[in-house]
Amino acid sequence: MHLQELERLKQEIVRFMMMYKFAVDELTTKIEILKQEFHFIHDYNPIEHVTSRVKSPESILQKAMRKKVELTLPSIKENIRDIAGVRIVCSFVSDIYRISEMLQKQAGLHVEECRDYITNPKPNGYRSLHLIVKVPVFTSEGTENVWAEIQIRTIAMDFWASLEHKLNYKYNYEIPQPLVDELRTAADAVAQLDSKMERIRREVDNFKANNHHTDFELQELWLNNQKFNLPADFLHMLLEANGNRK
Ligand code: 0O2
Repeated sequence: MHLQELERLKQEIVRFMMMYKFAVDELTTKIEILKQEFHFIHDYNPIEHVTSRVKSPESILQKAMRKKVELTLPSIKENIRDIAGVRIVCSFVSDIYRISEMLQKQAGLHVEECRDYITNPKPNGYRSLHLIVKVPVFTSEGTENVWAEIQIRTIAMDFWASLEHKLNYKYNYEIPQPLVDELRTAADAVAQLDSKMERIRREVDNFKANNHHTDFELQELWLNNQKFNLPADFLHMLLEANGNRK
């Protein structure tokens, strides 16, 4: 192969990988905005943390071979849909569905498929909600729609999945049966913990709904982790102006 041709191929691969990096950047920005918007409006943060990654070329190749995908860039682009990946970790299961709904309503994000491994866990016990999305990436050469995967899970699901992932790596995807069984039991315990936490959360919400905010709380406003105080006079002025308009 000519040196020039190799150089051209390398450029093509760099561009290929770059598009996924941009897709991840677009997604994380969208998610950060959702998170802050939710926090302002509901005074509650449903997202614990967000991580992201672009699959390594080695891992892309392994997956393409495993899925018997033709080894060309267009074919890999179309068939390996989790090269760009974002993971959203929440505290509660209901938050997962809430975030999923919010993402599905987002303009400029096309949700192609929703894989609900919470309602239907994988046989090994894996639970998470996966959204397979198309993200428009804007470059000087035009817009390209890039496949990406958003995984949404609770802290407990994430704990289980990262341990299982480590064990798979350690045992080269052949985890001994006794450990497989223990992981399965642990996955059931995780599911139970998640539903217990959800119940407690509902009770706290009910308590809050029945106990009105104090004037003091109503005067607080949080923006980007910074607290502002709304002067009582200002609030009253706005209330009056609102009343006059009706
Ligand atoms: P990595 O290292 O995280 O990138 P399909 O499209 O149906 O042929 P695919 O692509 O495996 O199959 O889709 P799926 O089931 O949605 O899984 C995509 C990703 O979800 C995986 O990517 C994992 O990150 C995660 N995942 C799925 N199943 C499991 C599981 O049993 N255990 C753990 N720990 N994670 C899981 P990769 O490329 O497999 O791995």
